[in-house]
Amino acid sequence: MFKKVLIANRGEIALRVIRTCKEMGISTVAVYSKADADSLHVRFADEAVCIGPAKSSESYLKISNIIAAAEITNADSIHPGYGFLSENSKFSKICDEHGIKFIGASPEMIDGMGDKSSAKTTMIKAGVPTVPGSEGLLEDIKHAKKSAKEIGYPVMMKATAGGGGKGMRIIRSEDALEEAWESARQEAAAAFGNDGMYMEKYIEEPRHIEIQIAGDQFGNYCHMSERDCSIQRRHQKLCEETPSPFMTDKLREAMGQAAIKAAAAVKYEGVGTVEFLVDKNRNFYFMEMNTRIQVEHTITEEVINFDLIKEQIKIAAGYKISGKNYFPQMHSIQCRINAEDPFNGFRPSPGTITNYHSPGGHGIRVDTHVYAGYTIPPYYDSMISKLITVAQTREEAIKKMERALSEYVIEGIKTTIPFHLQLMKDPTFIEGNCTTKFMETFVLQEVKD
Ligand code: MV4
Repeated sequence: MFKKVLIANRGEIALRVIRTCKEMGISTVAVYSKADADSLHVRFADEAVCIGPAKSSESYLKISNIIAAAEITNADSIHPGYGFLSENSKFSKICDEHGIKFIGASPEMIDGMGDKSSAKTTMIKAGVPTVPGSEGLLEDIKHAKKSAKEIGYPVMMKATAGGGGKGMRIIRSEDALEEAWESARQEAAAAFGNDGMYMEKYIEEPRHIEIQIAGDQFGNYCHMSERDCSIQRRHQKLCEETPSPFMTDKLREAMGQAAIKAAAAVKYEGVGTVEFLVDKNRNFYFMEMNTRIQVEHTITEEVINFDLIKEQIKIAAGYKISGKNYFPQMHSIQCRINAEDPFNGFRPSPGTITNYHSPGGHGIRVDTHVYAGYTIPPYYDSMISKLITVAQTREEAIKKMERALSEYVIEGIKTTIPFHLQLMKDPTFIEGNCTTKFMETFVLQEVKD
C-alpha cells in the first residue's frame, strides 16, 4: 500500500481524497495555489506545498511544479481527483517516469478514450452498442454529405477531440451541412488543436445514463450500476440520481454487461465510467468512457455502501477486486450547489460566505470545502458543495433533499439552492421524466424574501 499520496487538486474532491487516505492510514500532501492558502484541503492534509499563483495554468495544471512537490515531500503516489490533470496522458506518463504511481488511467488508456472516434471504433469491435454513423473520421465535405445521406437526417457532427459539446452540431437537412462542417471544424481546431470530425444519427431527447465500472490488473471487472445525469445545462450536470427512474432490471443488466465489455476490451484498470445515451425506447448507445473519478461518484457510494476512492487507491496499489457486480440497495440524489445566480443565467457569483449552516440528519451527506468566512476565488469551478441524500425510496430521497435544501444557509453569495428547491417540486422531475432537453424549457420562478 502507498505510504504518502499527493492530491493534485483543490476544493471538495481534495478533501474527499484526504478523508479516505486518513482512514486508510496513508499520509497526505496537499498542493495549493496562492488563491487557496486558506482552503480546508490545505489544513486537513498532513503537509501542504504551494505550487504557484492563482491561475490554474500556473498551479494546478503545472506538471513540473506538482512533480517537484511530490519529490520534495517523498510522495509515492498522486491522486488527480477530477478535472485539472486527471485525464492528461502526459501527466500520467511523467508520474510513471518519476516512479510516482498515478492513481488513474495509463497514458495509452487516456489517449485511446480521449479520441472519441477511435474510442467508438474500439467499442464497435468489442460488440458494445454505438450510435449508427460514419466509420472513422470524415475526410472532406463530400464524405460528410455522403455519410449524412446514408445515416439519414437528422445527424450529429462531433469533434473527435470533443467533450463538453464543443465542436458538436445537429444537422437537420443537407442545406445546413456545409456551414455546420466549416464552423464545427473551426471551433474544434481552436478548442483542441484537432479538427477531426465524425458523424452519427441524431438521437432526439436522449437520457444520459452512465455505468460505474472497476477493473484490476488481473483481468477482473465489475459494474456498480447506473447514474442518471440527464439534468444538465450547457453540458454541466446539475443533479444526478441512482437508480435511474427510467431504468428496468433488464436494461440495467444489459447496460452493465455492455459497460463490462467496454472495460474488458481496453483492459481497464481502476475505477471508470462508461457513458451511454438512452433513447425513449430504451435503446442504449456507448457515448464516452471517463477514466477518472467523477463528481457524482458519491451517489453510487451511497446506494452500494462502498468507498470508491478507497477502491481506486487499492486497485492502483495492485489489489484484486472480487469481480462481482453491485446493485442499488437504496435511492440517492445529488444536487450540485454552485456559486452561481440561477436567476441570472447561472452567472458565477464568487465572494465571501458571510453566514453558513449546512444541513444534517438521517440520510444527508454534504461534501464541501467551504465554511463561514471562506472566500470563493473567481479563478476556478463554481461548484462549492455537493448535497447528497439517501433513502429507501425515490420519493423519500426527494423529500429529504427538499428538507435539506431548505435548511441549507449560504449567505454573502448567490447559489443554485433555489433552483434545486424548485426542481424537487417539478412535476416532470417527480415523475422521473427528465431527459437532456429538460433544462431548455425549465423556468425558474422568482422568490420574494
Ligand atoms: C449526442 C446526442 C444526440 N445524438 N449524440 C453531448 C455531449 C457529448 N458528450 C455527446 N452529447 C450528445 N451526443 C447523438 N448521436 C445528444 C447529446 C447531448 C447530450 C448528451 C448527454 C447529456 C446532455 C446532452 C445535452 C445535449 C446534447
